Amino acid sequence: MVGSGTEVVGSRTDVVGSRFRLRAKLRRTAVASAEAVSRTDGTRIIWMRDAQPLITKRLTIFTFRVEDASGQPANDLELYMGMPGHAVFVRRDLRVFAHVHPSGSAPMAAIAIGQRSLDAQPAPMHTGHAGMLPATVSFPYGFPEPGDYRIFVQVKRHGRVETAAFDAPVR
Ligand SMILES: [Cu+2]
Repeated sequence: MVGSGTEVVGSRTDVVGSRFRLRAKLRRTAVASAEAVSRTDGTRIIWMRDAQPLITKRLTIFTFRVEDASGQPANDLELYMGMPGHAVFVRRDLRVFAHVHPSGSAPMAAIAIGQRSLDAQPAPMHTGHAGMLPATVSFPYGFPEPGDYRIFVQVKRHGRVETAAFDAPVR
């Protein structure tokens, strides 16, 4: 399931302030295991995972590809709160929680520079933003303890925030 909105993976304060809504989202039993599709515009967020089981205490790169409704890599991702994407890794009992941003300092620096030069030009903002960001986002994370986790991924496309949720059992 994919919704839109900032209630889960927004700023730190949003997350702290929305424990109840997060709890509600965690109670829902079935979410995607590998692919989530937006109800609003067909945006697809695909977890590019291999067949290996998830285990604790190993740093893993979690990569998600964003596709448009026609299955093409999304070429209109935008920075959302200064980042190409946000991820929350949360165990379903809420006792493990991490808010993670994409890795890679060099690409981030390049994006920041690109963004500054865009900001210096007043128009055309919308076409200027398109194609700035790659269609994949990667997050480094290591699960500290086993359990049933849910991963929330948030990206922004042409002004709309897309949220995807994935179940992740960890041994
Ligand atoms: Cu974030």
